Amino acid sequence: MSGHVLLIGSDAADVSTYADRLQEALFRVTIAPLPRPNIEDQYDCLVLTPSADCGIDLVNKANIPALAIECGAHTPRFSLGHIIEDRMHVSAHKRELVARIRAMIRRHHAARELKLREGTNRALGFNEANDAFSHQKTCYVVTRAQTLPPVLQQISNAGAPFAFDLQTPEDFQTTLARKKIDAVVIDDTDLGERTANTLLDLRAHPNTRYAAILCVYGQMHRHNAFESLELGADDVIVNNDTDSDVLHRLTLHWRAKDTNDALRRSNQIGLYAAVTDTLTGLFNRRYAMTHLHHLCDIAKSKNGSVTALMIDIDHFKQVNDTFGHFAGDSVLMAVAETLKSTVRASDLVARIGGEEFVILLPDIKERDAKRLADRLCKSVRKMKLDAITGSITISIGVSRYDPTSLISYANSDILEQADTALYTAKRNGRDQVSYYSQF
Ligand code: GH3
Ligand code: MG
Ligand code: MG
Repeated sequence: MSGHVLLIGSDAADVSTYADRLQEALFRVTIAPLPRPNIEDQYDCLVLTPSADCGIDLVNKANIPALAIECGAHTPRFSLGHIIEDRMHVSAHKRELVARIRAMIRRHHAARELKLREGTNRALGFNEANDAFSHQKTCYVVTRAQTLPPVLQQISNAGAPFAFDLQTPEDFQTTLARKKIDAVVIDDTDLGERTANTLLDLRAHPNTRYAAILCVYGQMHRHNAFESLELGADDVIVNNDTDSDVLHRLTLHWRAKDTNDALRRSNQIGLYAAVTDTLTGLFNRRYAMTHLHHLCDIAKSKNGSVTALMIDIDHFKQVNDTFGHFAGDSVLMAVAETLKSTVRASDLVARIGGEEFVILLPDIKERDAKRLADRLCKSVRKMKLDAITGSITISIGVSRYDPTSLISYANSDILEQADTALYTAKRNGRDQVSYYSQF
């Protein structure tokens, strides 16, 4: 991943050293003494070099993430917050700068992508409650020390948005095996050389793969921080960081984790939208066909069966013609609801065409399938609908795939056979069930 960095500073030699570093890491770099207003669309992030001499408000106007490189260890010029998202010391390893910029750009791309997807998902009717930061979060601190690292003690008082849970590496293995973890702080001041392996383990484990992971370093070992960032830590905290900086970093990465979780859920929504029908909420033809093949494969390997019910609303054109298309739509929704509520949760109901539905029933006895089909006809006939007068009826064609019986059909034929049976039901007067000849 690369990006376009606006490098700000007034010392030409200083700035060009940073520019070389970033270009080496394949970033596109533009150098300027000051950020200009309205640059949001041009750059992915701002980097303020130690010689940057600009007003905070100017940076703020740019409204893009900014990283400040600082000289003073104890009195940073910029505090972390809305304006400066990340800060590093001028003496940090040069790879730390690259790791931090990459992470910052990744976070912002994720946040932007999520905003876009939320808009699309809302338009599709999928709204998700946003409960981020509505309750105190548990952050596991992995250390053998008896107390929290000093830098966390300061913010562990009541009212803090994080509750810290101190665990030895062994105890944490047990916790990890049990549940998904949101945030972990690895205490490098205690674990030392084990930090790298712990980090790698956490990034590989399914319960911490997406967690916010931070490492606490002592001032002495601060220069090793880049290794942790490259091994998958989201950030490093140094033991003399201020309360507000530590809180900022924890909150930042927790939010980034929430954003990534939401993006993953949004992928699920996208997949869901691709296989469902917007009017009835049922699965669509595409999903039903894939599911049918899957069920037939299972039936074949486990000596089971698959029964298919092809369902078509009778004289539906007349419903539209008499009561209007909207009334027709409400009939489709009501029929879908009735079909869904009559079958078991493990049975699949799909709308595969305008007023055509299919139900796939794994491992149902022939007698039970017949009873169910009759019950479906009856339930639809008895539906009370506001949008129309008179009753709605359906016709059903049934076929069965049973690899153990003497008559075994190719699974791709099962819907065709159900359709043939449906045609018979229509011809015989509608509002009835018909079975494919060898059923
Ligand atoms: P049959 O008993 O033989 O099935 O007759 P039918 O009138 O139900 O069948 P036909 O195939 O002639 O008409 C189906 C109608 O379904 C025509 C079409 O306008 C209507 N239709 C298809 N999709 C929708 C939809 O999403 N909403 C509404 N309201 N009508 C739809
Ligand atoms: Mg039809
Ligand atoms: Mg019809």
